[in-house]
Amino acid sequence: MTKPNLLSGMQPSAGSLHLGNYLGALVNWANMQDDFNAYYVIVDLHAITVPQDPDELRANTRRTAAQYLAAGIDHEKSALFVQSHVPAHAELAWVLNCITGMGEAGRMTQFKDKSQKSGSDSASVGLFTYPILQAADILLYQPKAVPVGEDQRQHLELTRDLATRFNSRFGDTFTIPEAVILKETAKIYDLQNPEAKMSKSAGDPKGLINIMDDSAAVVKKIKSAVTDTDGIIQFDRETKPGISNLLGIHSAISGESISELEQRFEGAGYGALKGEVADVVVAAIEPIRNRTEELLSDPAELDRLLANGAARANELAEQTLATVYDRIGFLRSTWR
Ligand code: ATP
Ligand code: LTN
Repeated sequence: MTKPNLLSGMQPSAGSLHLGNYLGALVNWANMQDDFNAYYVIVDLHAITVPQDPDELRANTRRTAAQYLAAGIDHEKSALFVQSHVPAHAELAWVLNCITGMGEAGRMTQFKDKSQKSGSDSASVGLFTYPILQAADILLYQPKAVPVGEDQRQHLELTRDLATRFNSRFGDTFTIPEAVILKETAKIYDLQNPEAKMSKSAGDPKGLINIMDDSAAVVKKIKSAVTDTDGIIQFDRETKPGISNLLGIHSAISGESISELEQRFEGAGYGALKGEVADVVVAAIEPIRNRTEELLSDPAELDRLLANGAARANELAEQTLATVYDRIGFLRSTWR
């Protein structure tokens, strides 16, 4: 039996993934590769919707790819590729732009948030059509499943609306994809501000654990995580966000349940919990960091893996795009 398709994407917008990206998204993506024919795309076209330094963007694209491979994306099982290497993404996005209403695009909350940060007048038109490019990323691969975080729910709804609209105007072309929303329990919070999610754009780097941080830095950040003063090791997001976050991180990596951890740490001090969380985190990310460095030391081999991924992706993307072009009435090109 053929496996259903799956697609997900991530921006190459930092030099290192953080623990939230790893535990919240990547572990899941690695687990889903056996049951799905998976496509994982590093979305550089999306990254330039906000200003990027060209050399940094190139370096971050390789670094993102290396970290995904190091953390368990298997290039033989799944197609890992760079968005700008597959021309159909930009091409389908144009077609979808033309069936999206201005009002519909204007309701996207991510655009509202991000454009407010930069001031609406200086926000790019690319940022405005970002969700439509995302819809193109998805629809080209006819996926049944799209694993994303809660923040992407609205973009997935738009994708489904556009697919349904295209299908009813031009005939069945796209699979209607389902969002697989990763559970709230997989959410990791900032160590210094445990009410906010861990995020690369957060203010204080001490609250952020990067996969590429060296072990001493990781231990230091965990040991100085904000907790509370009642001295009880118990999970309660409302009243004990710091301790709950540490328990959540431990459990996500070790697989030990929160209640088992609560029992085992009953009567122990916060120092003991932090020490063990630090050990568990270091043991999980050290091999990933080492493997990432190894992959980065041979950029030609890394580029070759990405080229293979792009060739695989391109095959399906071109097929879908050709059907779309036919259906909307473009004269068939005889050279492509
Ligand atoms: P930013 O810091 O700019 O908000 P980000 O760190 O949230 O970005 P994204 O590139 O938006 O990272 O997200 C990549 C993936 O990681 C998404 O699937 C997202 O849901 C997941 N993710 C991001 N932060 C966390 C977190 N703190 N806990 C769990 N999952 C997360
Ligand atoms: N917008 C997403 C990244 C993204 C994506 C996609 C995710 C771009 N294209 C297609 C899933 C499917 C983000 O910011 N996490």
